[in-house]
Amino acid sequence: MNSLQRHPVDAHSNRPTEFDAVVAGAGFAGLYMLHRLRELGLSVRVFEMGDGVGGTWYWNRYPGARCDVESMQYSYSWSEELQQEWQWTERYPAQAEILRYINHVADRFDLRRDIQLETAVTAARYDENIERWLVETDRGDRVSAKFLIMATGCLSAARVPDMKGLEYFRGKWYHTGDWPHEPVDFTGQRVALIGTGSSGIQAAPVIAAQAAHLYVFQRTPNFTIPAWNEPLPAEKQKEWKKNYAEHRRKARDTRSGILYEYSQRGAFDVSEEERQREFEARWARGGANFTHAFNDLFLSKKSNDTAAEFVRNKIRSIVRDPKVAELLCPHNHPIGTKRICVDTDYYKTFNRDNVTLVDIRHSPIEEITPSGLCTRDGKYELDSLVFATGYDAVTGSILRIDVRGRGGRVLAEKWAEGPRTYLGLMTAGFPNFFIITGPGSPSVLTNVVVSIEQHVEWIAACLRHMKENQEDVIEATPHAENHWVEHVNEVAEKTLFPSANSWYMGANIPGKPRVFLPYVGGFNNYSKICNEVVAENYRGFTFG
Ligand code: NA7
Repeated sequence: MNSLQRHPVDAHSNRPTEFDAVVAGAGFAGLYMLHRLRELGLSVRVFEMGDGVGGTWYWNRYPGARCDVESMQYSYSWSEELQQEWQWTERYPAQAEILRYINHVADRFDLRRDIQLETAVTAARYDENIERWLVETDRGDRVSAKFLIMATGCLSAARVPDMKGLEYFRGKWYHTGDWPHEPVDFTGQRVALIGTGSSGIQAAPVIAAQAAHLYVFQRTPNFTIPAWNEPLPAEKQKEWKKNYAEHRRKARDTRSGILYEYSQRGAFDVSEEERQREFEARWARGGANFTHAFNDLFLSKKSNDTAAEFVRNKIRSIVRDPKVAELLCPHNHPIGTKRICVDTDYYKTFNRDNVTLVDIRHSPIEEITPSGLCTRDGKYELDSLVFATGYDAVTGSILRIDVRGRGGRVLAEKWAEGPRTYLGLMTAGFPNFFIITGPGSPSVLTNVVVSIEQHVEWIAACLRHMKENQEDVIEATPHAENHWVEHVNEVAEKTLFPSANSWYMGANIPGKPRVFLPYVGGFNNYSKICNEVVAENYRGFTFG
């Protein structure tokens, strides 16, 4: 029997309307979830907003878009054949290459036939009588499913800040997280780049090389470490692939799910000279490995200051104009407490004659005008605006769906004071509703592919358990959830993370509750807890 015969169909579209599981999103999380659900023999519909698979990597096509985790690690580990046969070309993968990889996976595992593209889930309501989720989409689909799984991504709800006058701007404007599919040519143009997080820092050097003039509007300077990106020789890959499974196993046993050189020493366990040597060596090797130079950089402000000052001195040595260099030096957050950036030639870009750094901390943007923008102290004539202003991270892509659980309870209301989950996987009162890399799980603090795999495998094992035990409904208990939320906060408070106004804290969205969103206790510790929960007969969950 094919799925059309097995399931009721929509009379209009002739599409099935009842599934075992609905998955929202077809990025790294949604694709792997689909694969595992199929292995369980479940019928699945994946709804994806984009007209292609890839999630974040489908949308983020801005100039310079590149992953800050190295290629050999930022990929699926669940198929030995896949990891052996895929060839990466660079140390850090560019967006286009990751998107090719994801498309390859979709084809290789025949995933596309269960994915409905250009369709966003808009609402989902749990019907307690039939114990099913009723799911609606912006394409008019009305389907039901026993399980609803959010694979909506942590950095998917792009955010253009409210800026007076934007609708009257005569030029073109873009958001890095929603970039056009055709190349954007800035040749001869005066371009404004607003925002200096990872996206802005990656885009600036590439736009500067093309535009007549680039104005970088900086509210908060960020720390960035050079990527020293380079081609990845076939020989090096071959070497790595000999022990791929072992590398993956070791990575899963780390705090971030990434193989870095984790130090066993505190910054003050060594002399000043040795500390500088260590920072220097790590700067020379590049990437986020820098922040692991000492094991207390996220715990002790004094230790952190040594790393921060090292980077500030690098900025001062690279950027020729001392005033510009000082403006680029971050002083208002410990290094690493906002996501560390990994760049190619960012600081050097400010030595170009066609690049101007504009401080909008002291002279904020007041309005966009038809021909540019005005800050409190200046007027800029512009042809294009690029917003690199980030995302409503972690919760944004879930809460833009009208999710209602038991008794019609609205998820957005339940989470009004900040997200509440058990293990970042489920939330009490919302049975059979799973979140992949949800708030309260390590997610964005890790190699997110590793976190995705761990969650997908946990959910798949849970559904298998339910099938074997003829259970229809799983739900987190409020008690377990309260404990978990407390634990997530407690762990975060022991670190320097909450001291930064970061998107980890929801601080970039006006009105968003100030809560530390990811679990900072470490991927290795977290996955151990998840396994213990299962071993203790799904401690903190009830079945029905
Ligand atoms: P981020 O890291 O959230 O950066 C956004 C940037 O935009 C940041 O510099 C913000 O300054 C700035 N911003 C945000 N709103 C405004 C307004 N209204 N005016 C001026 N400047 C503003 O987003 P990214 O896309 O760069 O990176 C997100 C993640 O993707 C990254 O961490 C990687 O994991 C991949 P602020 O710091 O808030 O003062």
